[in-house]
Amino acid sequence: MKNLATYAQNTWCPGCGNFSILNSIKAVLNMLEAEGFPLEKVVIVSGIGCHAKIVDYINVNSFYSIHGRVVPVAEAIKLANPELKVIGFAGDGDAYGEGLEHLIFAAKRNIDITMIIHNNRVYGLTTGQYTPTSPLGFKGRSTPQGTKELPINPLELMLSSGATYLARGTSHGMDLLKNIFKEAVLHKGFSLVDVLQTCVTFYNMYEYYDKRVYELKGHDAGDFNQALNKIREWDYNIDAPIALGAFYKKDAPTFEERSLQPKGGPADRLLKIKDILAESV
Ligand SMILES: Cc1ncc(C[n+]2csc(CCOP(=O)(O)OP(=O)(O)O)c2C)c(N)n1
Ligand code: SF4
Ligand SMILES: [Mg+2]
Repeated sequence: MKNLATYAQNTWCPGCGNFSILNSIKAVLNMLEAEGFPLEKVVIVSGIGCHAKIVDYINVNSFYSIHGRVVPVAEAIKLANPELKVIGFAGDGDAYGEGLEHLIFAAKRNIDITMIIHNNRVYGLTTGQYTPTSPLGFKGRSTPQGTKELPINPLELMLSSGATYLARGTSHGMDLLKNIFKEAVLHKGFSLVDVLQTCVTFYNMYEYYDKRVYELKGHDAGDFNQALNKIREWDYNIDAPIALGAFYKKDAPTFEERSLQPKGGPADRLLKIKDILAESV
């Protein structure tokens, strides 16, 4: 296995759930390469937050974007060169707060990108404010008396928006993470994996998750209603079992298939990009 390490020093807190995401995606990139997909054709994109540093730690093409804008950057890269595999990494604040509208429209379009959400249910980098997935009553830096609002269920929102691959994992289960990351990356269309990533410093949920998680078995991921029921079983606030695995998989035309059919293929596209660049100088 290629290490894919970079020169960057890792500054995540010891025990942070981001390490599992990092090691799982590295394993998946290695698997892709072993199966003949060149890593030169992979681009990873991140927002801003603790999660975002992941692009500094993996030696493939990357774009470190800004808070809430992972999705439009990933979409633009995919549209400019549909041969690339584009994988976005976003925080829950980043994806489900500031960048939520982008996520909904990417799902609606079924654009062929993968989003991996480091859902620690807190703003980690800015030291502990609540996010759209923090539970009711969450006490953090900006809510010392506890939040007064219910969390959203992002997978339910994504399902109703048109996403064609939806899964959930935790940072305490790397085998599952590797499987669902691989499925998501190979899926044709918009895929999203919500990772219950524990932030040991500002919201340590390891014990809570370990007691409640179970892997989906006998679940028909092709059935929208089954997916919806399983996604609703735990709504980020209630004390219920938490299903892990792929909830929904659907084969549907992608945005690129519907709209982008360059007549001359990659060579023609390169010429067009050169023209655009020449015009802009
Ligand atoms: C447009 C914009 N708004 C706010 C910020 C400040 N900011 C930086 S990171 C962050 C929160 C990050 O939380 P999350 O996306 O959940 O990532 P985590 O640190 O938990 O991985 C915020 C609010 C910013 N950098 N840019
Ligand atoms: S603050 Fe939380 S999310 Fe950020 S590196 Fe530390 S443990 Fe991880
Ligand atoms: Mg977060």
